[in-house]
Amino acid sequence: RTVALTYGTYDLFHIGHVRLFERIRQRYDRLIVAVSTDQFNAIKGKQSVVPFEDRVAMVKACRYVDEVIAEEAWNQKPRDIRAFGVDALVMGSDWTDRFNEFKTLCDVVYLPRTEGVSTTELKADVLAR
Ligand code: C2G
Repeated sequence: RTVALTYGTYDLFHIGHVRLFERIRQRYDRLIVAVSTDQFNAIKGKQSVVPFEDRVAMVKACRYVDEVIAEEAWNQKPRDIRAFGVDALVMGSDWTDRFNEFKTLCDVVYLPRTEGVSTTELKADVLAR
């Protein structure tokens, strides 16, 4: 059984996130998702609309997700990869090449993003109504 791990904020959980999880589960037996805490979002320079607990609950409710952990720091990835026996770190293509340093620990895979949807676009659409 192969294990994949991915990281993100998942604010205003949308179809782009769901499609990514779906694509990952088409390739791997098990998907662990690390959700950025509100504190880590501040470090990332992101202010999420939906609080951490709710972002976790929505990701957990997704059929493609097997386990959810917290993402609290940039440097936790190697620890997570080892702790969960991860075979592949998988991210959407906006992160292409950004995590290649972890190729010494596991496969690093970048999958195409879902075009036409993003948290930023959703916010703009709501404001424009
Ligand atoms: N994504 C996607 N298609 C979209 C939007 C997002 O495939 N239309 C993917 C992104 O590529 C990412 C994941 O969904 O892999 C989560 O996106 P964000 O919530 O924006 O996460 P981000 O802020 O990029 O955090 O340590 C890594 C960071 O925590 C990643």
